[in-house]
Amino acid sequence: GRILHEDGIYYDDFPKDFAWSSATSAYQVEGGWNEDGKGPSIWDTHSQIPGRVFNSDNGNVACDSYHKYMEDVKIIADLGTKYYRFSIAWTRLMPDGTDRNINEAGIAYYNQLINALLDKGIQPMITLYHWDLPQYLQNTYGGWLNETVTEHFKNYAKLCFDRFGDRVKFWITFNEPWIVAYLGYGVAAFPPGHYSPGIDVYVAAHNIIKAHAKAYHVFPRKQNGKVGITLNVGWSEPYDMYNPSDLEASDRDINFNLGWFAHPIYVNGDYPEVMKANVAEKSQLQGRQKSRLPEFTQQEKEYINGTFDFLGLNFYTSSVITSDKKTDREGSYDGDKDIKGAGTQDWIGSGSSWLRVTPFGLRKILNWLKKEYNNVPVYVTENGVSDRNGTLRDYHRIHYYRTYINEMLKAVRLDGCNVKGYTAWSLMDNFEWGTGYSERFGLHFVNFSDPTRTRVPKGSAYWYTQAREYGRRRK
Ligand code: GBH
Repeated sequence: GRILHEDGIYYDDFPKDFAWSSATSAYQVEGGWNEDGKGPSIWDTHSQIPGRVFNSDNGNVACDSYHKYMEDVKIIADLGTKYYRFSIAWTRLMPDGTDRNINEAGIAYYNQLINALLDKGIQPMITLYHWDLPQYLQNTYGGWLNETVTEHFKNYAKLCFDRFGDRVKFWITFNEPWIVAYLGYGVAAFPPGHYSPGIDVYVAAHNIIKAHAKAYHVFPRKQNGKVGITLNVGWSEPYDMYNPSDLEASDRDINFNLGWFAHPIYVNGDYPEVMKANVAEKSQLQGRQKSRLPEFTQQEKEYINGTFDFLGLNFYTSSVITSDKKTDREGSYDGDKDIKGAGTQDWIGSGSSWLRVTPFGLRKILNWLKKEYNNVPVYVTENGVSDRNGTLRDYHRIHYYRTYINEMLKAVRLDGCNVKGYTAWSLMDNFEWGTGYSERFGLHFVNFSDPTRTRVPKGSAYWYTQAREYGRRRK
């Protein structure tokens, strides 16, 4: 009855201080890719190469938020949410990723954005790393394969805390390290495109976890802010819920995807047991002396364990999976999981091949996190859906948001999950990585062939505001 209603979200049935937000990331919206002293990142380089991105699109201009940030602040204020999540381009502050050269023009840009948000009563949620590694660190060290880069990341994080931390109280170290490691070093579809599906995919993740911990430890506690990491995961639905091996496969899949990063940080400084066991066993069968999964020293475990104030969750979709013993000769992250896909039911699709509408999965994954990580405070830092036509009458997006948010509400009110906030991806249509401008996730429409890049609210933007207003008025 009261909590679950088809027509709106009962905003005031969420906790009073529930943090409603919307999000973007630097490379996806800023443009200004070489302005005012900014250095190149691996995404700048990647997307200049014709054919790497769909339609050879790139983020050189994107939504032009580097110049139009005041318009962004206005549409965020119109949404009425009290938070906004964006990321800092490391190369704007440190053009080559090191502290040899601090670019004050880049710092000034983020100061203006932060101050304009605060003027309107909007709290910034800042991501330090949303995939745009300084190209110099890639060239010089081989990117995340080299532990030296974790020191540079620490220095970058410290610079951000020192310069912005007086006003910014919510920090995300990494956005979706799974994507960085798996798509950058496993599949190699994303930069740096280093193909090593069974070895370096694990090395990259290993160093990112260390880099996260360093940033956490360098945070000045007297600033009274929160620091966490944002992990992406789908819900892995067991093909046959009465088959114990499918239930185990579901659990194993989530551990390989999210637990890979979460278990060290939120449980005990080390990888999930099932991951250690699987990779070790397969490595041995493949005739190796050592597991392909790197090990943390005892000291490192203690250093990594507990480096969080919250868990950020990016959740979009689900898949159906079953158990499948893999026996590949070389060894790969995919093979190490011992699972395979088992269809997609008749779940409704979207503008993205990988994204199907599965609201129930959000409630299930929130319960999984509650159980595994001692009911850690969770912020949903991304959730949303794409289309390809960018229609303003986006009833499908309203349906998506309504159903997912209501499942989240069930997790909060009926299941006792400790969810503190929710973030819509995205504030506006933007550069959708490998698929360029062809997939649109925005609450606002952006015309990418119009030099003014005017932002136009879609139906979902009005809905996101009004559904919450409706709840407030209900009393
Ligand atoms: C998030 O990633 C990102 O944080 C955000 O920047 C992005 O815009 C948003 O979601 C929407 O995608 O083409 O088959 O190789 C979510 C994870 C990463 C899933 C890219 C799809 C490409 C799959 N997404 N991935 S594929």
